[in-house]
Amino acid sequence: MSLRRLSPLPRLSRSLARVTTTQPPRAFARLYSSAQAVASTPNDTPEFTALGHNNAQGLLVNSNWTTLEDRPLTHNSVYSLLQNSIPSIRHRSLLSKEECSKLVGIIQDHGISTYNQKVVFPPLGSVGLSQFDHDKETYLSGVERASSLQKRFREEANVDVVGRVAAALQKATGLETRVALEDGRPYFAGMLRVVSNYIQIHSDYGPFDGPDWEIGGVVGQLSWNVLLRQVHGGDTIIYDRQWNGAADNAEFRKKFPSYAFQPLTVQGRIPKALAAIEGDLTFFNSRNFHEVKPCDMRHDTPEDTIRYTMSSFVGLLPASNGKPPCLVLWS
Ligand SMILES: O=C(O)CCC(=O)C(=O)O
Ligand SMILES: [Fe+2]
Repeated sequence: MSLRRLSPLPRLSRSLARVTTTQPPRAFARLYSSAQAVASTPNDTPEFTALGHNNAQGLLVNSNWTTLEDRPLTHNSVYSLLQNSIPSIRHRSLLSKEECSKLVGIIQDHGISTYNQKVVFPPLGSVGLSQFDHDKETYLSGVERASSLQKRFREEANVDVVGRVAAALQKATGLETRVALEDGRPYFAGMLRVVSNYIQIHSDYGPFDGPDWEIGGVVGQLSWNVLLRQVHGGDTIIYDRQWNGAADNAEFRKKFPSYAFQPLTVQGRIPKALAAIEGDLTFFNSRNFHEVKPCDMRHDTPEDTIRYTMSSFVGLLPASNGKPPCLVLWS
């Protein structure tokens, strides 16, 4: 077996010399210019060359990440994740065991829908509304109805998952954290996903998924997830490879299901295995390609193979028109 060596990389900022960027707000200079650089050079892969030369040790694999470990939720870890210099954040026990079991009881008594099966197949169960497969008016006018499950969580279990995540983010970063707004109308945030198969390799990034929406202006994007009932398996795998928009769509996107990308997209890139642990709040950079593995099937506990998570995206909106930068949430 060949040895794979991790080696330190020329920092992202070094390769930025090759691209022109507009002047960013000062505090966000690096993040902003990183986003611009990647977005403005779709045919180039500015971050690094995945595989170096074959040598006596085998293939050399580089990475943007300085660690493969989860980091706790802090100001620095959120910025590092937005800049893609770490793979993940884990905030343990956002929800207690008792809270998780109350929420699962409510879910099992609630109607479950699915994502648009023309885009996401096999069916991926959900309660909520996703920005990426709706037009603006359908999405914005459906927000209240889509919030029915969260309303029950608050009223019947006294648990406001999205509120707790927003408060934890605001406390850690000192940035205002709010639901994204489209001309003053709120987005939906806080999707319940019910995974009974798997989720294929894909990426989520507002500037590509909604260039004409408020979220099209984010300069970095994370996903957060809270697992509501322990499963065996069902890990999230995150690859150190960011979506480059149209060029990647043309080369690697599947015709069906159209949300998914071929494994070749991430060949040679370092993967991070993010374990699913009940009650934990985890974050990763959602512009990185990622997938969810199937749960292990067991003779004794067949019902364990259904994986329930609450989730939304978090984007960093830079300062504009005299307003400070802020974090926005949406699904
Ligand atoms: O369920 C997960 O762990 C990740 C799901 C996902 O694709 C996301 O949160 O963007
Ligand atoms: Fe995703």
